[in-house]
Amino acid sequence: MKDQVSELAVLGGSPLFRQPVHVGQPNVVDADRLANRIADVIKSGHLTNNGPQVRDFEAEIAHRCHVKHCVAVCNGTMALQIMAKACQLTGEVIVPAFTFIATAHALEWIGLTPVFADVDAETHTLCPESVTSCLSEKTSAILGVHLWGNPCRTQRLQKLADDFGLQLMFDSSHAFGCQVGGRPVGSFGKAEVFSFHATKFVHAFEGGAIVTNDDTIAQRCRNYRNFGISGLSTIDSAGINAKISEVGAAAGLESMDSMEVILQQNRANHNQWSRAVDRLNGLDMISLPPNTVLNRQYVVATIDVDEFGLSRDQLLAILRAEGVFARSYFVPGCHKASPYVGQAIHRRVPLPVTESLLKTVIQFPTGLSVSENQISQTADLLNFIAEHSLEIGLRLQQHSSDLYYHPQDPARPTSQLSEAA
Ligand code: T4K
Repeated sequence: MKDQVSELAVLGGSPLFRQPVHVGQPNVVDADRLANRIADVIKSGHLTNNGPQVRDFEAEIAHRCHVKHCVAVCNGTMALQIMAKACQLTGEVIVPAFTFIATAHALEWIGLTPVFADVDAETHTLCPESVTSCLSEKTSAILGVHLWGNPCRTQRLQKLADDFGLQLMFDSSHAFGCQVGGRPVGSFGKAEVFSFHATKFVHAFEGGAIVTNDDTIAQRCRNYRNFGISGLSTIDSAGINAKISEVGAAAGLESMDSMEVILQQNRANHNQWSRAVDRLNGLDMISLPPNTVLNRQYVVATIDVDEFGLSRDQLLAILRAEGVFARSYFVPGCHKASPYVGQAIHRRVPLPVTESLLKTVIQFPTGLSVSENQISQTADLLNFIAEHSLEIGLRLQQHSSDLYYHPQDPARPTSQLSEAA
């Protein structure tokens, strides 16, 4: 542990962790079991094109989400695009400004216009009042995001959609396995989309899925996923190749079989982080919404600069230099990213909560690869940082141009590459 501020790695001291601790390292509970499953797929000779693994994967997801249909695809971004096309969206779609850029890009890529609404300060999900202010005669849908696995205010949003004759759908990339009011995420709105990227709670290396109770939408999704081909010699639509491989689906099934183990570890990590953060002034975990079951895939806190004495970016720099690869998802914010930045068509309401979160939100490492000991050492480090925040802040200002990065930090400047070697 550090005794003096000068021992901090960001100021040239040795990092706390030589091997960095990550946000989002893939969860694999039993690598041998996964390898066997993959070997079985390879031996079966059926590698892709809607084989038995994909069909089992879809059936399992539909069962867990209490819906009639699941269409598995190659990633969450493609799932969003196929869902939007299958729902025949036009013109403008209201999305939160505070989300991963894929939510907006997926729409933009197929000629729709994402319009950015603000989020709620508690859950970081779509704020219904802000959605109302974004409406125009071109709006065809609302696309909520269950950010961090926190379910959106589904009833309020559904009422809003019904009142204005809009379609409601959800980007549930973070929320597989989550529930609200005893109802699983995946069963709300017209359709929902999951991501099964390697960094997700349940993963298929890369993968995604659309879930819906609507027979027509499901049928269109299946058709679009496979070039629009509906029979040996029939083509129904301008589809695309969005198929997930048999190996991917097998990995997804293995991951779902391991969900309970991953959930237990996520809960233990989350509780340990909460205890550590609760001891500190100016750092607060975001609260867990009532009446929910959450997968705890993300450990999210916000920092109050005045109380803590350091900014979020200063804290990030300090932690990352020590090998705690915390993150600041989703900077810069969709509305400030290309091609949306400065375009009035995408931004027609103030986004005060989003703007504040972009400066204050921080995610701590979790998942199976993160140990109790690593969290406890980081908790001690956070205490040290909080106790010496004034001095650290001054030193960071004095050394602003020559701060040290962790040798494995992909963000380190090229000037420090030779030192790392
Ligand atoms: N909607 C929302 C709300 C989303 O969050 C996402 C994706 C989507 C839609 C689109 O779904 P996909 O099309 O991706 O299925 C990740 C993911 O690439 C992305 O899937 C995810 N959201 C987004 C929030 O984050 P990064 O920036 O975290 O990836 P990266 O490479 O920095 O990995 C995180 C850490 O994990 C690293 O420190 C290294 C470690 N890692 C990562 C991978 C992939 C490993 O150790 N092994 C690995 O294989 O993007």
